[in-house]
Amino acid sequence: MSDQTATQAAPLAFASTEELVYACRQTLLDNSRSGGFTVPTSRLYPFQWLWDSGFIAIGLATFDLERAMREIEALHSAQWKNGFVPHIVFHMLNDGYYPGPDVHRADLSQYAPAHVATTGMTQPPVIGFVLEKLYESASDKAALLPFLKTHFEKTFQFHCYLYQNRDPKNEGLVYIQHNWESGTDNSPVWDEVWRTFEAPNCELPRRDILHANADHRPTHRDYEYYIYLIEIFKSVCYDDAAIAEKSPFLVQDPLFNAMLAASNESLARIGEIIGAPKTRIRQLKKWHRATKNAMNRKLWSPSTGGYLHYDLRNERLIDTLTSSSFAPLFAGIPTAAKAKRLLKTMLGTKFRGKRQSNFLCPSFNVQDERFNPVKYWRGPVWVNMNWLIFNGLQRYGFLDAAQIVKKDTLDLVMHYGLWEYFNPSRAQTKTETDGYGAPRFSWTAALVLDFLKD
Ligand code: 2M8
Repeated sequence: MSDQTATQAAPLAFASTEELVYACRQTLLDNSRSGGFTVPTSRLYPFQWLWDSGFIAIGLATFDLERAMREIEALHSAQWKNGFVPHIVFHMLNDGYYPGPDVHRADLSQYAPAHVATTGMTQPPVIGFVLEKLYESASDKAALLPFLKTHFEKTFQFHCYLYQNRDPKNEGLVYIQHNWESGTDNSPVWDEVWRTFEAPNCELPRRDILHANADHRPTHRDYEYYIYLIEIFKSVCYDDAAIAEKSPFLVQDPLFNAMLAASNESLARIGEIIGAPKTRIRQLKKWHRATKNAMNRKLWSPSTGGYLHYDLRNERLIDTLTSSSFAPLFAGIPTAAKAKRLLKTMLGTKFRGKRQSNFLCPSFNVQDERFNPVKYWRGPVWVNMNWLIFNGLQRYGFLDAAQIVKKDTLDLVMHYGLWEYFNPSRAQTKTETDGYGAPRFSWTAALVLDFLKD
C-alpha cells in the first residue's frame, strides 16, 4: 500500500470538506469569549495569546470580518504605554493556567496598563500581515479604513518598541528574551541556551499537565528555566536596558524576525492605502531592508542549508535546524538561490524523511537524536507553521511544494481532527486516531479555513 492510500484507508475525523469547514467555524465560535477574543483552546490555554489571535483573526475573516476585527481590538486593548504588545492578556481570572498574572507581575513595569493584567513578554509580531489579510478579505474595503488606521498605528508603535529596545547593536535584528517569546516554546534550540547558565530549583504548581499528557509537555527542569527568567525580569521591573545587560537569554530568532519583516512589508502597503505619513512608510521599508539583510548575513547557514538562531549573549550561531528555519520564505528574505536550498532541505531526509515517510513539515530535524514526534515543539507538525511555509513557498513560485504542504495539512486534520499538533509519521495514521496537545484548537481551525477559502 502506498503512503497516500494508507492515509485514506484509516477512518476520517470528518466525512467531507463541508463537515470540516463547519467544525472549524464551530470551534472558533465555541472558543470565543465575551470581550471579543478567542482562547487557543478551552482548558489548556484559557486566555488571549498574541500570535494565536493573529491566526484566529485570519480564520474568522473567512466568514465574519467583524469578529476578526474584535479579536485584534481585544489584543491591542492591552498594549503597553511604550508600544509593547504582551503575549498573554489575562482578560479574566482563571486559576487553570500556570504561570498566571501573580507570577508574571507585569504591573511592576511603569508601562503596563492598569485596567488589565498581562504578561511582560511578547510573541512573534504577526499583526502587521494579519491586518493586510483582513483588508484583502473585506468586500467593503472603505468601511475597514478607520479600523486599519487605528491598528496600523498601534502595530507601528509595537515595531518601534522592538527596534528601539531589542536591537542593542542596531543591526536590524531584534532579540527575544524568553523562549515563550519564540512561540516554539520547547524547541531543542532552547536546550542549548539552558546549557549556558543554571536556574535554581523551585516548586511549580503546573496546570498544563492536568490538561495534557505530561510526557508531551516540557519537563519540570525546563519550567524552572522559564520561571527563573521571569524572576530576572521582575527583579529589574521589566526594564529593557537592564534585561539586555543582565539576562542570560538573548536570542535572535529567525521566525520572530521573519514575522517582523513580513509585518513591516504589509504595514508599508497598508500605509499607502490609508494615507499614512510618508515618514512612517519610509521607516517601515527601511526596517524591512535592514532585517532582511541582517538575516541573510547573520542567520543564514550555508553548511546547514537554513536560517538558524543566534545566541546574542554568548555570540554564537546555534547549529540546529527547525521549521523556523523556513519561515524567512514568508517574508521574502532569501535570495532565489537560498530559497532553492531551503526547499531542498525541507523536501530531503531531514524533514520529509526517507521515502517521504513524514507529513510536512516536522517542527524539528527528524534525523537529530533530540527529535520527538509527539512532544510539544520537538518534532510534531503545527498547522500555523505549515500555513507560513505554504505561503512562503507560493511567494517563491514553488507551487508543487506548496501544494504538498497544503495537502499534508488537510490530510492530517481530516484524519485526526483539529488538534494542537500532529505526529508527522505517515505510518502512524494506520494505527492512531488522535492528534496531540489540546483538541479543538483555534489556530488549527482558523488556518484550515484560510487554506480552504478558495
Ligand atoms: C504554547 O505556549 C504557552 C506559553 O505561551 C504554554 O505552553 O503555556 C505555545 O505553543 C505558543 O506558541 C502558543 O501561542 C500558546 C497558546 O497556543 O501555547
